[in-house]
Amino acid sequence: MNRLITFRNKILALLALIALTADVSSAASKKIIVGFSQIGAESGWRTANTESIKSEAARRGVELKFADAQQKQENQIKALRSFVAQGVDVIAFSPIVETGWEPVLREIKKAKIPVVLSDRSVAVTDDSLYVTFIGSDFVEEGRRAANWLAKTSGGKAMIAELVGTPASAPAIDRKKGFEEVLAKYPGMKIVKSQSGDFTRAKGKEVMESFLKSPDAKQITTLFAHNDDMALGAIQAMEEAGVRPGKDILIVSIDGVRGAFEAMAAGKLNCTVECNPLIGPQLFDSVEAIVAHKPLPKRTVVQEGVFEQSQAAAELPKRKY
Ligand code: GYE
Repeated sequence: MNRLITFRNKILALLALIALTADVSSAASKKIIVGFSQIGAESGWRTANTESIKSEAARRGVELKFADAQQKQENQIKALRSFVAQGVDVIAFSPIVETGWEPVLREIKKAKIPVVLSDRSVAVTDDSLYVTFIGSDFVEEGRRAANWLAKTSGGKAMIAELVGTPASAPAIDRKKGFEEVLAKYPGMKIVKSQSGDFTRAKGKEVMESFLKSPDAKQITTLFAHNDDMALGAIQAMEEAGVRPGKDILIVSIDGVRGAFEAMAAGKLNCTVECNPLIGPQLFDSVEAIVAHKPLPKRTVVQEGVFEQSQAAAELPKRKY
């Protein structure tokens, strides 16, 4: 009887072991499923960012559920909820604006799905609502644009500003960094400021209205929160008989190919780099989360500043 029980226990232990190893190996080979909510396709930067995320997921064999929110926070919230319903392993998203995320992030936390913030951050009081944020230092980008301008203009500039999407982290932070430096130069002033929503079409439209205003002549400089708006504004200037890059100095942010082409053509003076190719860092984080490895709360993307004189040499090296 006793021997029979020991034998039975041995069999049970063996079965348990088989079940456990089967489970472990299936977990190791199981495809990671990531839900990603993208803002839209408003700029060259965004297109490059989407491409980087999609191609990196494919390269690593990650199953990517990709949703395009077409510039609407409500669409992003819907997408996040649908990722919860589908039970994805990790949720990542690029929040269009900073605020209004707490309720949906709490729902995701309740469902025990880890969240990675990509490119833009959120304003929440409880930072346990996301695991990590991978993105650029937008305040520093604003400072870099202003420092370049201070150096180039000798501290004298009447500035028209094309602001990014209202209430978005890059619009808020780039303005903040830019104005922080401006405060040190009494000869540099923002005389016009309006949102061009990070798009070329809106950038052109707003620049047209700036140029039509009675005091348009005082504008010596354009600061655009992204290259696409600057490229739209360049068109507006040319149509109005103003020479972009000469009559009006232009500094913008992103460093997309179109900006380098405009610099090489003498129409844009400076672009401050903001690197959209964050796919590899994003999926490094996703894999670390799935493997229960610790992650820093914040990963800053490295980037530089490029002037007109560097454009021709840099152009062939640009990846976006
Ligand atoms: O600068 C702009 C895009 O969030 C950093 O969004 C990104 C910004 C980028 O539309 O071109």
